Amino acid sequence: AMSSNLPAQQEKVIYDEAEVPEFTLPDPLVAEDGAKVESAQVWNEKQRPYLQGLFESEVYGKSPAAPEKIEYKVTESSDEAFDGTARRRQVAIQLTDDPDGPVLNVLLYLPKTDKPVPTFMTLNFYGNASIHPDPAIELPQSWLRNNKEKGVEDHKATEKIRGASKQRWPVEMILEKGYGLATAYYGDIDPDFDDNFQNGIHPYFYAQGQEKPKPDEWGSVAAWAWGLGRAMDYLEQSPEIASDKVIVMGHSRLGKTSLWAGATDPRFAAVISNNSGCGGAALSRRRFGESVKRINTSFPHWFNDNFTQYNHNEDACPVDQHELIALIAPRPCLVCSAEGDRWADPRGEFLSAKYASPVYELLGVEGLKADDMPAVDQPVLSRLGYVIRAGGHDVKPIDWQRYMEFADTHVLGK
Ligand code: GTR
Repeated sequence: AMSSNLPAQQEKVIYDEAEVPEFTLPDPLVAEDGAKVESAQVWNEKQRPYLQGLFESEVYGKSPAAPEKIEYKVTESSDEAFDGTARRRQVAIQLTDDPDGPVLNVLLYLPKTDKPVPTFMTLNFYGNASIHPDPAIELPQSWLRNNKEKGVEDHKATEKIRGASKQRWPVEMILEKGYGLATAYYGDIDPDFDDNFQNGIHPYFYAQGQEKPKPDEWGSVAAWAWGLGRAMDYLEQSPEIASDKVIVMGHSRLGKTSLWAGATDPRFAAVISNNSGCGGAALSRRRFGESVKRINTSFPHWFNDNFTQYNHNEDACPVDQHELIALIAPRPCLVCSAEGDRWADPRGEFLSAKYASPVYELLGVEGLKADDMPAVDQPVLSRLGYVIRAGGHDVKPIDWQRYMEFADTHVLGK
């Protein structure tokens, strides 16, 4: 069935372990020439760049360098947010060297303290105003996916967008625990639909005469991750932020994005992926739930064009997703699944962490402290961690509690 010529959407989805094909994973600690990688030095100087290069050329695509200079404008600022308990900052970051080019609007909430604040950096799906009803948050100006219930009409935000996703963003709880929250709308970087890369950030980097990214150049996931890097450029120079304690977290397609951002930008101190699935934490070779063919068919713009070679041909791909997590080593990384989110293959996400673990150990830190998949709601919060929550594809306050427990230990050293 797996080699059928049926359109991807009509093919049977594997939801049964017995139907998962047999496969052999590439060993992250075996070099291109077959030699075993036995030291941190060889990993850092040779193997890590080699694997990152493979993910660039075969999966996400290569992104351009950052603009030469960080340019931004603080568009709003208050030390009286949430009845005077918090600070709010809104910052428009110029994404290119062109002052008339695209901007990324970052919303920051910080607890009131004189010390630099450890901060979660998390892209959002419906604009900054969707995360909290705070009327001071600027409405998103970029293209949005229509959603009447959330308050998006004709691809524009209405007042109804305010707080429309607040269940996923327990901002006050995050601040109470001493963390800041930085967020930005992913569509400011590249609107999430397939238009052959005519809108969004990509055209600003085309060579003369170029009309779309080359087969090994950045797709949308890589662009969103690159945008996280531009937010980091800003956070790095803000005295209010503990920029060595920025944790990049993302859900679903933005979980894939947070993993790629963490893998490519070592300034992120820790990485959390929530329900990231195919092209995120889940092993592609398992083909469980969403497959490479399926994702490349539904979302042709997320990955680079080379990745389509691996539709129903995952074994030919020189990397699998455990090696993406290995690129984050030795930094803390927490992989989060949900029991009901079988589309994202919880077991495949666990196995990725497990098979990335030897790289953490080679680098002299703790890997995943579980040989077998833990039970639901029994988090394994080791430096390379894994948790499967009851419930479905979502972000819940209990998830944030676990992120903060994880960060308390591995980022703050509490
Ligand atoms: C689904 C997609 C998943 C995941 C999800 C999301 O449609 O198949 O890979 O990214 O969307 O982002 O919510």
